[in-house]
Amino acid sequence: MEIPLRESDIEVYSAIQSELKREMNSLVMIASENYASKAVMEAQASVMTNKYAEGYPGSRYYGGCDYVDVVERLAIDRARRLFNAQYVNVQPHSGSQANMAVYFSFLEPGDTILGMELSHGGHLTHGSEVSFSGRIFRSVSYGVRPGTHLIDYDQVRDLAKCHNPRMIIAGASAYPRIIDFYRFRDIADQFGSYLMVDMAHIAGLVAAGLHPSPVGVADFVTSTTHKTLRGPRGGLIIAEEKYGSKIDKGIFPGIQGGPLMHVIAAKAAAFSEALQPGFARYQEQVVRNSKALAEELKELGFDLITGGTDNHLVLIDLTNFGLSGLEAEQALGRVGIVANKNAVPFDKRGPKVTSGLRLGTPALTTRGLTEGEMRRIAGIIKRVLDNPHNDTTLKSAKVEVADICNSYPIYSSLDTP
Ligand code: DSN
Repeated sequence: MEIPLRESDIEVYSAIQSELKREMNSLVMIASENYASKAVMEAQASVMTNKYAEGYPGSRYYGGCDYVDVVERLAIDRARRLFNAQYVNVQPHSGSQANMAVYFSFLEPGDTILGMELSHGGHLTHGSEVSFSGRIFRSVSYGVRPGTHLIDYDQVRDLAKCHNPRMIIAGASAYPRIIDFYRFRDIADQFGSYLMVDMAHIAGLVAAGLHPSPVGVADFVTSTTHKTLRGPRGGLIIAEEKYGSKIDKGIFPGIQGGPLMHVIAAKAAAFSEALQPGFARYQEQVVRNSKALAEELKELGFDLITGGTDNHLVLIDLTNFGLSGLEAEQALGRVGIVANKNAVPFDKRGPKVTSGLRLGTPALTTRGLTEGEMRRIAGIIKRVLDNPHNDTTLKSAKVEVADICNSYPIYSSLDTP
């Protein structure tokens, strides 16, 4: 029982050490990733992983739940304060499970849902045919306008009028602008639809008041806890109190069994961090960095979807650049910049190739990088994408990336859990 991992399982230990080095020695620009604090990881690596706790605090199907009750109550209470929410469920294992629980609690199979088209920046679970959401429900999708690439709210209204959806879903994975939740609310009210907002990407910005909050506007708000919110991987549901007992049952026993109490402990720790004044300052820097990155990329001649950003991410349109999203992702990967290919609206390439590159600033901002470094990184990106096979360019870019990583260390030792 007491043998450390490095002695009991060198293969797993080595993979974890290698991942730690990778995270320390590369520039993580995947918009949905971040670095959790050591405190959050300590909570997640705790004995709470041992405990079964089906049910909810004070009403479990197992004995011995005194202390897991403490952390779940702390997580709920802190999330309520963070988002000014009436009801919070912290048990969803992921954002997908949070969305699934809301759908299964308030919809019947075959009901119509109206969500954002995946290739226009939406999410798989908002009705894509390859996800449960598009297979169980009748899915209709809205998108962005061809010229501006901004959400086409008129189309949302027209589709709602035509299809009378039981639920409208707002929220996106690759949309760089503010989403007008009140317009969605108006449309939902006109057609008697529920409104669900999946704020996974922007939850940290919402908590800091840098994006209008969907809480109190939408019937249901779902989120992950690990993106801009900077907690452990997991999900969250917020709603009015009146929906609480249905959602509780929707999660357990509806779609999940035992909650991951070690993850819930880590969520509680992360929410406490997010309630500190420094968290709002961090989020402000995330947005400042994203804007600086966008401005410099534009200066360097890149086309950006919507022409810029209001939030934590930038979507480069490579349609006229001469490289696919996949080629761009691979070229940057060779110098230690980790980003992901992403469809752009009306993309002619398939999802495994794409014509876009999504870049985010949450993880770099956690490392302490500011606007100057964003402009420097934009320059490196430009040089690499202009010369993706030139060894001299790649070599010097790699040295620059290493220099930035060394100047802004993340996690001070390899002993991190
Ligand atoms: N896959 C996540 C993202 O990268 O945006 C969303 O769940």
